[in-house]
This record gives sequence, structure tokens and C-alpha cells, in this order.
Amino acid sequence: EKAKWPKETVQLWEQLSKKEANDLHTIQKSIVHHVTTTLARAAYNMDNFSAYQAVALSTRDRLISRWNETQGQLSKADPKRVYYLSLEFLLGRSMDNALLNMGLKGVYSQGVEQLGFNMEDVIESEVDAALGNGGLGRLAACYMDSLATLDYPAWGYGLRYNYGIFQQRIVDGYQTEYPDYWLNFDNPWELPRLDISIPIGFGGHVQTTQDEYGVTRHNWIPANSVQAIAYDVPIPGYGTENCNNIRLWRSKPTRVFDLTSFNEGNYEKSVEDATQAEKITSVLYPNDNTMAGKELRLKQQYFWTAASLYDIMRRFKKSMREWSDFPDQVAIQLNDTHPTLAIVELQRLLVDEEMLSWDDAWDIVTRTFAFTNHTVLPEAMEKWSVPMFEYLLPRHLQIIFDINLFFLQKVEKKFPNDRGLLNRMSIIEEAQPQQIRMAHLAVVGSHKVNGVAALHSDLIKKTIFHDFVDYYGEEKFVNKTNGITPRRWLHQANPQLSALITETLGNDRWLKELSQLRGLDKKVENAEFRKKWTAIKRLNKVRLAELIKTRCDVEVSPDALFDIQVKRIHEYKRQFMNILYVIHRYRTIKSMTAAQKASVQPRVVVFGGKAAPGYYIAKLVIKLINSVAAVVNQDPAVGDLLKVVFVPDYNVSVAEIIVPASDISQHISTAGTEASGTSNMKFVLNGGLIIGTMDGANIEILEEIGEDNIFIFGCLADEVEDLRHAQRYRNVPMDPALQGVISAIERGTFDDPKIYQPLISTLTVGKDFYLISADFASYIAANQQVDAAYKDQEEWAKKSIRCTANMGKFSSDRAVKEYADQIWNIKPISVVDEGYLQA
Ligand code: OAK
Repeated sequence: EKAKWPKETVQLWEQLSKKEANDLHTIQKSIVHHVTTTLARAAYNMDNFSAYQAVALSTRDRLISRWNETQGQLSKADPKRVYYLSLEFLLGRSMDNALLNMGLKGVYSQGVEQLGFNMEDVIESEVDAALGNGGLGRLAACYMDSLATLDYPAWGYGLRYNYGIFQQRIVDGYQTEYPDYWLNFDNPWELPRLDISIPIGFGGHVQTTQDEYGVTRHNWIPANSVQAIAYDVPIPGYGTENCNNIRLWRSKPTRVFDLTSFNEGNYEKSVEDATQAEKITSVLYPNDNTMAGKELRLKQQYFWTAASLYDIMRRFKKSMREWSDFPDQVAIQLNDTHPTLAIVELQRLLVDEEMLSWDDAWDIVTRTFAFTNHTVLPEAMEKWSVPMFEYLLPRHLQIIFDINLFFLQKVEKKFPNDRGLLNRMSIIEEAQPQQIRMAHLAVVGSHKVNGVAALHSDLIKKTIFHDFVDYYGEEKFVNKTNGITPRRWLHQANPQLSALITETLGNDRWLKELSQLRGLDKKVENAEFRKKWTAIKRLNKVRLAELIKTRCDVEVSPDALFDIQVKRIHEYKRQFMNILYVIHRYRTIKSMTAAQKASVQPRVVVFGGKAAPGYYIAKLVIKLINSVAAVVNQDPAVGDLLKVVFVPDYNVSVAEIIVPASDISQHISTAGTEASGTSNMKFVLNGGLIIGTMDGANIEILEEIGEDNIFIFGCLADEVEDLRHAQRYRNVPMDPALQGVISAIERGTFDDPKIYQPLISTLTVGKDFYLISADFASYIAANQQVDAAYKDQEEWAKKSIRCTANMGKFSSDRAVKEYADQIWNIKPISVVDEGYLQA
């Protein structure tokens, strides 16, 4: 079309599509313009939320300009791209982050204040985008920030859930779940692409025919279909013009009403079909590290992977390359096994629709995909029942059986006559009914498999993927230790500390090159600097104390030691052990004389996190924490020496307040169970010390910051099996301190003890799977070391500074660079700034 236009028309378009300037006046005008036109409001009837909406819309205009420029330039350059497939993107709020990354926070704040609003209040009016459960979803968000910042050509693909993770309220001490109405007031951070609508089939049957050369052809005839509609979420990099994209799919009925049913007078059935279609992207499954096995979840997975692959292949086809070049243009990363169907879908499309031979197609597939494993917990391993799968995806089932057959034939060739081995490695588990093991499929269909911390990557090679290492060799199995973005988790969440660091280092290069923080090391001995450092920590504690007052109606002193455990509630994370220790501490204080009490280090113990709605034991832990809090917080014998709070509805924006305010945080999973952990990195980056086990990334944090700056306790991963064996068969008695605590609960010190019987049963000798009793004594000792160390505030400040100074490794920039160089083989490509509109 453009080619037909006269030169003047083209020039006019080019001139008018230049970006608007970013001076104070232009920005204020754009905010007011959105108030009066888009929102149709007047200045005198504005509240904080409408101010937020107007500022968001103005910010969005600038984001979209960058998005357009980036995507336009990338289309021309057509480099190899990476596609990050994740069922979860836990983005949190967008406005503050977008303004900071685009370098516009200062001018916007000034503009907003002059217009009579407080910038912080405006920022806090935004609701979180909470399309994720925990670590896996937040990791995806951090990686998208780093990919954009480092100018990598990368797209995320996910689902646009109408409801993200549920809202948690505490009623009578119990967790209750409420829907997350995050889309109630429009979402300015997405661009609906209503023109991008892809049909996705389900069910039906497979037609088998012979083509003219006698080759068997398979044609899947789905019984019904739904539409996938694209919604694009721009992701701006920090200190670059580059702006990447996350494409989220929403399901829609193919036709609003099935006309046959409608005309037959069956109005209800036709509406029902439409509802079924919309249901696919209605809600995020609220399970973290567990598998629900529901049919709707499988539908979500196919809907999403099929739409994403269609989109990726359509983009590839535009370049007119050969299919054999596909892996040179496309890298696809599988965020856990959730998108593993993409492997099968690509094989299907290449063989059935593009008519490639099986072997040529399979070579393309395995050079395209790589797989990240995020857990070794058996209850999290995805398996799909064969009958259910066949009903929904008959052709995909055939392909999986063929992939498995050819794979096992090769295994048999390499290791003949080992039926046990074939059984163990098979993609199909011989159960009643048969099950598809998605992790095996992901390994077989990928060229690289990685864990998320050194210990975890080692463990998966020794356990779940042991046989696969023997078969494929070591090179296929690599480690990519997780990272976090310092832009959100320090610069945005802790603006004062960020400013002090920049002032001290003389520049803000550390924000893009986190190892520069090492420059803080030489300030450790500077008393003046330590004073500033500690003052900022105290301000952050005051900010958290205010949040605790508002949310929990408990007053806590910012002079106490803030001890924090915030993460999903899970038995393996051992929040239970933490609250049991709190009870122990409470009992100890109660038994003290006034003189003894004078030397107790006051503590505020903060918990936060959601339990999966069906996870009974985890929900009981929440109840116990609240019951203990109710007793302890009003006990005059304890006063300010101990306070316990459970902050309801923990999410990304609450984490941004909590993380900078910790003195010590708890990362205390049973060794070998937490794949990595990422909040450990966030806390230490903000100068918080940690108490933790030798698990996940704790081990690498220890290596970086040194053993004097971390409190380590508990058994090692390679001792766990022996300990479990010993307690099962050798009658190891329960730890005596723990026994005392349990008795106190059973005497009814904290609510009706009957409530807690199922929880206490998990500690029965021989059944304490997570080894709370075995680790309890060393946990108490570690806590005593924390108290003792905190007494010396000058030494504590030194430790705190050393923590921050040595966290460079844990930037997600380092992590994505490793993926880009060693797995994806992609290069950065920088976006040229095409300039501003001339006044
Ligand atoms: C969620 C669902 C299924 C499987 C794993 C998860 C998950 O969130 N795993 C977590 O991933 C994080 C990012 O890699 C790790 O830091 C956590 O240790 C791990 O539990």
C-alpha cells in the first residue's frame, strides 16, 4: 500500500509518527489530555486511581512508540529470536517499572506533583498483574526484563487469564480465597490484537490416507475449535530504546453461537459451547510445585502452545527460508514441562502439514527446543492419562507413541537387553491407565536440559534424569543458576539504597553490570557510610511497620530485628519449622526472669505467602501462625521482645515493601528440595542477611558472600536419605526442644489443639519426611547466632554491606547471557532511536 503513496504522503507519515518529546510540559499535557479525552473526566473530580489511569495511558503511549520502533526494526533485520514459553508471567505492577526503565520517572514525578498528586499514591493505585504462582512465574518476568535490557530479540508467550492468582484473606486465622478481578478496570499495559485470531482444534479423529507415492499421511480432523486472540504486553529494557513483547492468548468461541443448535431451538447448548471456549483462559491454576491433572489444564497447555507455534511459524514463513533453517532462526525455551506439547505440535505441523519426512522434522524439532526443569518434587512431575489425552488430542497421542518407539529403539541399540531401563526411560508409564511422562518427552525433544542452581542441576542428573545422562552423555545437561533483575528488586523497590550506591560508586553502571557493586566493599570500614547504610534500612523497616499496622493491625518496633519468611506455603519450605521455633522462643522468654529478659534480642517475625486452595496441611500452617500470633502479640510478659505477623495476600508489590526491610530472612527448605529459590537473592541484594540450609542457590550465595555473612544450618542434601532411613528404622527420638513445643500446642496454648492434630502427625517419629526434628537443634543454634551477631550493630552493618557488594552473580542479566550464548545461540541487536517530533 505504502509503495503506491506519493512521496509527500509517505513523508507526512514519517514526520508525524516520530515520538513526542519528553519535557515536563509535553508530558503534563499528555496526562491532562488523557484525563479530559480518554477518561472523559474533569480535574475537580479526580482521585488517585484516575490520576493513575491518566499517567498510565501517557506512559503507555511512550511504551508503544518504542515497541513499534523495536518490532519494525527487528522485522527488517530478521535475526534469530528466542521464544520463552511460560504458563506464568508474574509481572506485578508496570507503571513505576516502565518509567524507571525508560528514564522518565523523574520528569513524570515532577509533572504529577505539580498537578496536585503524590506520585507514590498514584503508583500504589495500580493492581498487580499476578499471572503466576511464585518462583517460576516471577523468574519469567525477571528474564523478560533482562532480555529487553540486553537488547536480545526475544518474545514471551503465555496465557491471558481473566483471573490471576487468587486474593488471600485471613478469616478467623484461616486462608480464604477470593477471585482476582485484575481486569475490572481495563488494563493499559496490554495491546489487544483483535485481528490476530488463530483457530485451535480439539478432539475429533485422525484420517489416514496414502499419497500418490504410497506414503502414509495423517490428517487430524478436530471435532471443535476455539479462537486464540493475541494481547501484547510491551516490556521496555532499562537504558535502551529496545522494547520486547510478551504475547498472551485469550480464548474466544469460534462463532459466538453454534448456529445449528441455535436454529434447532437449543439456545442453551449454543451459549454453553461459547462459555466452554471462554473458560480455557479463564483462570490460572493456583498450584505451585504440584500437578492437578485436570482436563482444563491440558486444554490450556495445548491451546497456548498451538497458538504460539502457529504465530512463530507464520513469522518464519515470511522470511522465505527453508525449513531446515528453522533452528537457525528460532530458539524455543520451555519453562518447565508445561509447554512440552509444543514439541509434539511442531513435529505434527512439519510432518502432516508441511510434508517433511519424520526424521527431517525431528531433527528440526530437537535443534529448536531446550528445557528448564524447576523442581524435583515427585508430586510436581506432570503426567497425563492416555485416555484423556487421546480424547482431546488423538493425533498428538499417535505422534508421542512414535517418538517414544523410535527413542526406545535407539536406547535398546545402545544398551541391549535391559528391559528395566526401557521401562524407566519410556515416555509412557505402564500404569492403569497409562500415563504420559511430560518430563521424559521434554528431555527427548530438546537439545539442552538445565536445572536452576548448581546443586539442583547436579541432583536432576543423579535422580530423575540419571538414565538419560547415561544415554545422551553429560553435555546435554547443563546448569543455569537463576537470577533476579536489579532494576525492580533494588532500583525500584529500594530507591534510597539505589541512590546511595550510585552516589558511592560515582555512576549507575551497576544497574546494567551488577558485579560493579563490588566497589562497595571498600566502604565497609567507613563508619560514616555504614551510618547512611543503616539509616536507609531503618527507613525501609518503618515503611514495612506501617504496612503491618494497616494490614494486620499490629504495632511493631522498627528497632527490633526483622525476621522474614515470605514465599509459597509448602511443607518442603518448612514454614512449620519456623513457627515451631517461634513457639520455642516464646516459651523461653516466658520462663525468664526480668533480668534475663533484659538481654533478649527483640524480634518481629513476619510470614507471608499463599497456600494452594486444596493443600490442607499448608493451610493448617497458616492457621497455626495466626493462632500463635494472637497469643504472643497480646502477652504482656513478652511485650516487644517478640511479635509475630502473617501479612495477608503476599504478592509482588508487597514483596517490594518487605524485601528491603529485612534484617534476616529465612530460606530453610530441607536440603535437596528447593531447586533454587530467588527471594534469597532479592533479600541479600538489599543488604539483608539470610539464615538457610545448604539448598538451591543458598549454596552459591554462600560462595559469593562468604561464610561469615550467612547463617547456615541443617543436614546436607546427600545426608537426607540416610536420615530418613534412620528415623524410620532406628527409632530416633524426637528432638527434645521440639517435643516441648509440640506438647505446648497439644495442651491448647494456641487455640483448640484438635485443629492441629493432622499437622502434628506429620512429625510422628519415622514419618517426618522434611526432617524438621533432625534439623531442629541446629536451627535453634543458628537463630542464637543471629541474635548474638545482631547485638553488634557495627559488625552487622559490615556484613550487610558485604552482602550487597558480592551479589553481582545473581543478576538475571548474567543468567540470560548464559542462556543466549550457550543454549539459544542468539546475539543482541540494538534498536536505533529514530528521533523526536520537531516542534
Ligand atoms: C512451579 C510449578 C511447577 C514446577 C515448579 C514450579 C516452581 O515455581 N518452581 C520454582 O522455580 C523457581 C524458579 O526456578 C525456583 O527458584 C524454586 O526453587 C522452584 O521451587
